[in-house]
Amino acid sequence: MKEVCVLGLGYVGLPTASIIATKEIKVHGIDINPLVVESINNGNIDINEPGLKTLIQTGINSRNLRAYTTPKEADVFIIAVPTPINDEKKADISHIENAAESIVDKIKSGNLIILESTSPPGTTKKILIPILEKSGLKAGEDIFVAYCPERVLPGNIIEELIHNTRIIGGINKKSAEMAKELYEIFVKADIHLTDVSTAEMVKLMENTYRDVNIALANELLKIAHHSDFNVWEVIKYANMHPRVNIHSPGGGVGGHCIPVDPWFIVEKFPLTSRIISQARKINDEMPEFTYKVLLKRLKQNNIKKAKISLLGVAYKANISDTRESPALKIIELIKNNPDLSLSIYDPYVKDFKYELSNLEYALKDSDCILVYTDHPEFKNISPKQISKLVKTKLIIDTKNALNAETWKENGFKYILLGTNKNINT
Ligand code: SAJ
Repeated sequence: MKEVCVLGLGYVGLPTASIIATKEIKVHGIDINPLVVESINNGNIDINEPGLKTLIQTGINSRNLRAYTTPKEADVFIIAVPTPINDEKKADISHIENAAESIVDKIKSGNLIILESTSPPGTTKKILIPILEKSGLKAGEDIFVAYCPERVLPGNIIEELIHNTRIIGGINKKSAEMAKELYEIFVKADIHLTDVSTAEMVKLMENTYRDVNIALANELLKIAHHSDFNVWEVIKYANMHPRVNIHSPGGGVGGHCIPVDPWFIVEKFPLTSRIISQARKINDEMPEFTYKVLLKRLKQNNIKKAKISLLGVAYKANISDTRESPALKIIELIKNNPDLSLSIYDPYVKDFKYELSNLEYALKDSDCILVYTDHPEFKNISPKQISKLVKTKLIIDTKNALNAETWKENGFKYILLGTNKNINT
């Protein structure tokens, strides 16, 4: 294999391009954003991912990796562009269509085209192939096509790119085997071959499984507010059963995958996908549920005008990514309430839609601290020191992120979401 062209230099395409470039293969990285292209060629990136910058710089310095705004001819094309959802919860596959169109006049007989983007069922056969065949080349005979979903976890991408099992769906045996030859170059795990429709559904079901399981935990959390059990302890002890793995509840589900991908199944099979669509709704309702808990607690403490200190806006712990973060929804609700003011602190996030404060300013004169992301750094906050800053010693923890006892010892009313017994404390 001589040359690979990767279309889309985001969270998946860029690490993939960089890692292939370390294997003595010429990689052309393509992105429609000239600023992204320029910064990659200068060895800089906006994506905050362990090990990625070094990998890119190695690729650029070795001249095996170079970014461009338009595709170049190659032996293998990998499409790794985003597939977001629109306001009607329908997949927007325009980036896949545009990427495919952009290589129609670049592909040659014998080329392999791989789709990695998470896609609605049928995308490879019904959308990708008809566009590629505009070249006059027949899929399965002249050109080869495979669907190989990315499955890497933001925050641990490089490690998972190498060590996660890969599933490859080929439109025929030869396509799947050609794709295997490429992935074998950098994947140190099993590679399984199947058909494209199965591979598309594998990817969607992985994230859907997680979403449904989180929804189950969130439903249990809501039930806890009508009873006197502690949801966190119920889950901890239930998970000691060898065949139980309930996920963690919280203020909602974020990121660009889990809250998006299940809708791709619902869109195609609306009448049959009942659990899947219900789970999506349950998880989407969590910021509003949390907001109601917040209002209730303020009322119980006779606080009419309140300054809320929101800790954590990244969609999950240890990362700076705020895409689809559930915190965005609760921020809107708080901002639309004239009796509430808001300050926001997140040790990881630098660029955000709303103004960010440092920790001290965020907590100054606070009436309620609202912990929304379980960043480990929040455990280092000293309730003793905070006592001098805040106006009211009230804290709501949506993620079981802090040590309750230390806060209580320092006179705080510590409310852990999903533990109703705190109502009277
Ligand atoms: N979350 C919970 N409770 C849990 C686990 C997660 O509320 O028990 C929330 C998180 O706080 C976050 C959201 O879910 O808001 C998503 O986080 P995540 O860690 O579950 O997943 P992502 O979106 O960072 O990455 C997922 C991964 N999929 C699976 O683990 C099945 C990753 O492997 C995929 O490659 C990625 O989606 C993707 O690109 O599709």
